[in-house]
Amino acid sequence: MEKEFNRKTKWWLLPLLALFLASCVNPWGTSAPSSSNEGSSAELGSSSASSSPAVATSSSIGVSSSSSSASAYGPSGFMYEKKDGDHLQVFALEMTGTFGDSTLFKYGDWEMLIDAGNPSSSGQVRDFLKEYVTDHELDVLLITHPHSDHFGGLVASGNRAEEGGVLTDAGIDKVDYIVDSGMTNGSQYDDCWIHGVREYWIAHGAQYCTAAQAVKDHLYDAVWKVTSDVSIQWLNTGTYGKKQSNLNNNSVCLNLRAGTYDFPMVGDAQDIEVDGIMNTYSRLLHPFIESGDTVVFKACHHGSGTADSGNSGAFMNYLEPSYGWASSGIIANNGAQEASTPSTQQHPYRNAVRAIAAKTGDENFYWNGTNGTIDMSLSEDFEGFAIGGEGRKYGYGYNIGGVLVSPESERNAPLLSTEWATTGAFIDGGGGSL
Ligand SMILES: [Ca+2]
Ligand SMILES: [Zn+2]
Ligand SMILES: [Zn+2]
Repeated sequence: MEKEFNRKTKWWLLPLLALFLASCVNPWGTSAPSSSNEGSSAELGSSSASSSPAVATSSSIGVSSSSSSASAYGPSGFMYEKKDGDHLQVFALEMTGTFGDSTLFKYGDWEMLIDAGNPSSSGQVRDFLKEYVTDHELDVLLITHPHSDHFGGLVASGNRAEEGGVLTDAGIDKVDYIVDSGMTNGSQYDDCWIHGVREYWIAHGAQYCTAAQAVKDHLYDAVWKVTSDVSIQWLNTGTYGKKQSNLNNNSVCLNLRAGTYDFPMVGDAQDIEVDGIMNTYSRLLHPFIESGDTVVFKACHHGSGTADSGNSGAFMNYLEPSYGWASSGIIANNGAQEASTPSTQQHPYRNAVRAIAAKTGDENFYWNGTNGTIDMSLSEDFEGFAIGGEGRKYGYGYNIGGVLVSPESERNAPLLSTEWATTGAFIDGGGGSL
């Protein structure tokens, strides 16, 4: 497969290289599709875009090596050169507001931010990026889909979207790759993201592609290699570029693999996309998870348990997760949520958590609502895994019988052993879509 691809690549390389030399134009500089093209499949095959990997030595990115990346968009070689002591860290950032999702993957000085939570979470996203992106270069920025609890946190009280938003606030001066769903969703999203933060960083050198472009011609091997041990595989759910009635089903889905650990990240995917993944990537024929791997799974759509949720028994049988977490803020009215006052907007849902925990065990499922930011880390040899929380620091807490539950008491507690789960706020999802 790899050989076959390389041969094909080299066949393409000759005329494209000639074209490049003749025009003396840096193709990366012109390859970022303009915002008016998102979602359009017509421009996916444009020669300027597909010529990019053939001459990617002109890219400023990382270590140039032989063709180890299969995707036509993205890096041609390894994105990063490992240094002694580098090990994978994954942070599910504490969220405020309803729903909310933001995850930072960090391997040495390589970082990927997936989503940025609600507008109310922008402060903690900024502080977090400032603390962890110490080389001031964010390697990959992914906005999974156009809902404000995923992109809203990009803009804080500081720099406006047109000035790079919270990334600028966090001291970041370079973004290497930007990926999104290619969707539009009204002025709020378009102004903040498409014509705001995204446009700013593209103008400052970021290479942009949609999910449809990331998987184009590479259904089973749309892989961006970070190092020989760490990689991103973009998963084609069949919905990219095709607006779904619920934009959750336009979420960009990927698997981050580190050693023998897999982190499938599917945004707010619901049943349509999850079915697409299971139908396309048979565990037997076209696996993105090798058998024997350890799967660490972020629950679909904040741990929704509605009838159209992706957190189904079938998906759990497919993934066989060993660890799991859900991302959402604790919803608060008048300062603090009373745990005995359930809200249908409060995720995760009990039935979804039960379905996932049936695989992981109750002791291996976490929630950033009670834990605060969840820290996950692999040892340098990718053999050891640790998970725990930092304790709630932002937003509201929650009460039991009018008494605030201390963040410290539940800092490292699995969700099902928290007071939240055992005192009444934890409800089952019904039919319909929330
Ligand atoms: Ca970096
Ligand atoms: Zn969401
Ligand atoms: Zn959503």
